[in-house]
Amino acid sequence: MDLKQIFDNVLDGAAPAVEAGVKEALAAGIGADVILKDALIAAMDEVGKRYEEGDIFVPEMLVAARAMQTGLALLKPYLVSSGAESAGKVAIGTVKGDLHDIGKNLVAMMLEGAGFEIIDLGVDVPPQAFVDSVGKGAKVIGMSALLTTTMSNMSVTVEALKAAGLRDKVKVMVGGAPVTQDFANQIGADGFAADASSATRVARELLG
Ligand code: B1M
Repeated sequence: MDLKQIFDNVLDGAAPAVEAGVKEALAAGIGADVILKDALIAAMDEVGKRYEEGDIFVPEMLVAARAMQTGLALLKPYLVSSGAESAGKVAIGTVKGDLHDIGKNLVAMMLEGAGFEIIDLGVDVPPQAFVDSVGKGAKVIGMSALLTTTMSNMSVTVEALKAAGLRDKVKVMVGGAPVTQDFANQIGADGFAADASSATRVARELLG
């Protein structure tokens, strides 16, 4: 199976074809990490570019995202190894006002693969839900944002943790396309990760 074909099928939002292509690529011995990076993530980058250039619109972006998620679900068992002792609980979610969840799901998947227990809070997560996760045993709060307009809700959550007297009970990790190390420092987060594999490393470092 040609990775370019999977890439094209994600762009076209052809979920059944993506499913078939990913299965075929795995059967041909292509690594799940290669399929993820060179076909699925690469296609989403292209979708973003075309959207920005006005060549496609939200509905096309949405069907492409669904096709990507179909492929991602098939890769999950290969990306997530099991049996490891829990490395700690991470509550992860996309911040309030933001519905992008592909990156967040990928980060959750990689953390799970590295032995972390995941509390997936979903998307459009209000600051209070992150705060409440500390009572459920979360040692790390992971926040994702894809919009420049929603990044500020990361800071609102950090402030809500302080107001609840819980800031020193939990580590805060942030990420997402518009988020930077500088921004993380600015809002008082403990860690920033640019991608899913560095998120695993950062979470490990945060928990010592
Ligand atoms: Co939207 N969207 N979108 N979108 N979308 C972007 C983000 C955009 C950059 C597109 C563009 O203009 N080029 C743009 C944002 C511009 C900005 O803010 N500066 C944009 C816009 C404008 C919008 C809407 C406002 C469009 C509209 O309605 N007019 C709207 C907003 C809706 C809302 O959230 N309230 C919207 C909607 C959508 C869809 C629903 C159609 C769909 C999302 C579907 C879904 O997620 N289920 C969608 C998509 C698919 C995209 C793009 C094309 C792809 C995002 C993606 O999944 N990337 C995106 C363009 C782009 O990013 N190239 C775009 C693949 C994913 C693996 O990468 O999420 O970056 P990413 O995650 C990475 C890292 O960032 C990091 O690790 C991940 C894996 O390596 N990471 C973390 C992420 N979270 C982390 C957390 C961590 C650590 C690392 O620690 C906790």
